[in-house]
Amino acid sequence: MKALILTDLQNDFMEGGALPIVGAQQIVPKINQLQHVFGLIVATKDWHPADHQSFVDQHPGKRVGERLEIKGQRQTLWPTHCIQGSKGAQFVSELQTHKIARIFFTGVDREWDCYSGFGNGLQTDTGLYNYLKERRVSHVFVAGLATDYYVKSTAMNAAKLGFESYVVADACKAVNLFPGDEGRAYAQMIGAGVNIIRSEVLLAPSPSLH
Ligand code: VGL
Ligand code: ZN
Repeated sequence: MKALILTDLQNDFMEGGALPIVGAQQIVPKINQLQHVFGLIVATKDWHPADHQSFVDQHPGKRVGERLEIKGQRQTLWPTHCIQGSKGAQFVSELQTHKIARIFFTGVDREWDCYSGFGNGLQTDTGLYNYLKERRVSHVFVAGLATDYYVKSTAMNAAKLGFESYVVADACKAVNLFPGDEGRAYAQMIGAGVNIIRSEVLLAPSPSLH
């Protein structure tokens, strides 16, 4: 069984949002197309309390992109984004949502950022692993935002947890807080056994895939 994991396709990551990612809007139609070829689709939402400690506004004098030690972890500071229940945290309106079977929420712990749909650190388990296992999922395909954070950690965790893990590269966009972040993210993913593919492979499967 194959599952598609859609990560953080929320208003705040779109152009005009609080933490805009260049080109984020452009991947939405492609993601809608991809949904046609999957029997199981789940999604994640970045879902922060208003005083989340990854927000630069919580640390006067600090700048976006700086790292702070919080709970013994170096954590990156971001503009305030994806506050629970806000418009910015809603799915972008162009995203088709009727096939999304379950939404997993992360970044909910005030003192802990979480860039993986499976959870990490203090938010150790979102329930995604058991959800996929119960449905006999063997292959996961990750698409969405952001390549260098959430997509990377989710795909790498999936590989580590024993899934065949794929990232649909043309259906993802990177933040690129620092030049080269996207390339480094792909190198890390490949090093961790993640397969990098393009959506064409899924939309028009060649006979050799069967
Ligand atoms: C993300 C930065 C902050 C992501 C979430 O979804 O990749 N990036 N919060
Ligand atoms: Zn966040």
